[in-house]
Amino acid sequence: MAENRVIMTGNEAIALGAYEGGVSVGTAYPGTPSTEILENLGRYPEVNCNWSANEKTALEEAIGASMEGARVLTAMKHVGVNVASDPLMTLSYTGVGGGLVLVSADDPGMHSSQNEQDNRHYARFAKIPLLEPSDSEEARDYVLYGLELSEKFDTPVMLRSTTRISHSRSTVVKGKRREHKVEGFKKDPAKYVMLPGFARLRHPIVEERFLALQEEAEKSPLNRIEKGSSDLGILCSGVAYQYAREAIPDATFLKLGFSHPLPKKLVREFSSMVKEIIVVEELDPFFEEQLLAMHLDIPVRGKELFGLLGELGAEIIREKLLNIKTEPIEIRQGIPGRPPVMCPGCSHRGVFHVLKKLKLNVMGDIGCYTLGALKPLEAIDSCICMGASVGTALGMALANRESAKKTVAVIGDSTFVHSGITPLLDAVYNRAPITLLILDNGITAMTGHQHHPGTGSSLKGEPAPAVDLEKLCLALGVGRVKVVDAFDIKKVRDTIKEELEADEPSVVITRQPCVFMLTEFDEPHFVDRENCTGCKVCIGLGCPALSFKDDKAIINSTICTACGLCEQLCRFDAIKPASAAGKAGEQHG
Ligand SMILES: Cc1ncc(C[n+]2csc(CCOP(=O)(O)OP(=O)(O)O)c2C)c(N)n1
Repeated sequence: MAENRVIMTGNEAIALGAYEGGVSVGTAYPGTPSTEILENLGRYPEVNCNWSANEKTALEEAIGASMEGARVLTAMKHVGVNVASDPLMTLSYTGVGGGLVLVSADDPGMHSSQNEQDNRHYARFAKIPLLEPSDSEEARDYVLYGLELSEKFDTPVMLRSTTRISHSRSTVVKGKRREHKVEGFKKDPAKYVMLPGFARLRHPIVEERFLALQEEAEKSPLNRIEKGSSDLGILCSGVAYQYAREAIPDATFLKLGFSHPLPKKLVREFSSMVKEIIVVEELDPFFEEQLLAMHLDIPVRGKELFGLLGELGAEIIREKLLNIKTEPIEIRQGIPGRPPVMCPGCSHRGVFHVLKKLKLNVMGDIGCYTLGALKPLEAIDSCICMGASVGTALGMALANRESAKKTVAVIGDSTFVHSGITPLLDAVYNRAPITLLILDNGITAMTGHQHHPGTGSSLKGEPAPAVDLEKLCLALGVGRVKVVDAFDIKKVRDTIKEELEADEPSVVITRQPCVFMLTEFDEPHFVDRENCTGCKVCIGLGCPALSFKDDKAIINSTICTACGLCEQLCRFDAIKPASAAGKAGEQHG
């Protein structure tokens, strides 16, 4: 047994659970903290995995695979479930064929997200079971349990992870794969064709299933009372269990792993064993409100102590419950702040320099390029959700056609494929003169270089058809589509100015690969100190390779990728390739 014990992250363990559970199809759209689930699942040859264009298509593909009888896992970050929520709500009615587990990886604390919504509400909203592992071993086990539960109760199952579970490592004892036979699609219109007449008949089934699931949760081994002192009862799930156990080890615990539907009888039994219940949960009072609605005989508290924001931790629980303050460990002492910046050689940088100089309203989107909102570029005026750049620019034009002359929408290639195509179609339909910049760096860079339908490669690294973005835009009815070199500042500027004047929708594709896709670079650039006037125009690019010393710019040649942007901006001929300046090999910075 011992040789099968390995240390793995929660995400690796979720993938392992899917593999061991006989999953043969995996779908996902990348998004932190969920991305590594599909990346790991894709390493098993038995599992057919590929990136989907977005989370809605990922879930729909999972539904189809399940209808065919396969066991299937689909994974997404919390906001991805918003995108997938349309099929999810009706999937609850149809139920499944093969077991279907949807992993929602939430991000309390917003380590890398635009909000910290609590996706436990989705399980309640869709009336489906919710599983919340507290470590990697449980993550694997709960996937196996979820696949069985899904088939037993004819329901999709949501497994909710959070950043700390997905990205922390703990031990897992590896098991064997149990093959699951794919039986083939069995026609059943009353189950799968959700016309009102059939859907009306499915709704009571959902409600009955909910009650049956509640009974199942009552006796599930995933929910357990851990007896300790009767003075204090702590109810918790997920990573909050780890924090609470560490902070107050001698309390009595109700640890919920199968946390929705709430096992109310078990909660009552728990309440009879303790004098007070403290609900330890991150974000919303999901359990607390349900407990309060049960009118238990003992006090129930939670959010009045811990609040609604961000992550918890053992030290917070200790402080709020026991009044024991932990002195913060100053790990940051002496370490300079490192705000996120675009990488040296990033193909997005020059475009934002131009947008800033043109003083445009920039409807932004989500990707590495969102960093264009920060100093020193400060050239993005909105960021809502993936794809919103195009729709918001269109909305502005609908409110005031003239605004389109000073507004652009900016979107990355992966985000355009995810959810930029349909609003562009709306722009064409409305004859709105918006200007859309597609910053095509050939990859989903922000989440760590995942492929998408435009990159020419599959998740498993095999060649795949690549959508031609120019032809796609033309096919959508955009009359003006131009492609420019993202590093050619003058061309980018002139093209944007020209397209802003056009009285119809236009698309400018700025193209250069993400710098991390390159393995070779031209020789680094160098600042000729005699010519440099210290005007700092180059510094305004925010390139980490450029800094300022003794009133002059200097270039760190170890990280300069020779993109040439700073050379183009320098009006004093002070920046050039090192050899042109006779300084080959010289290091700076
Ligand atoms: C609905 C949703 N799904 C996933 C994400 C995570 N995410 C943020 S940006 C992004 C894609 C970025 O790729 P691209 O648009 O090509 O820009 P790049 O980072 O390459 O510049 C992803 C997957 C998210 N924020 N929202």
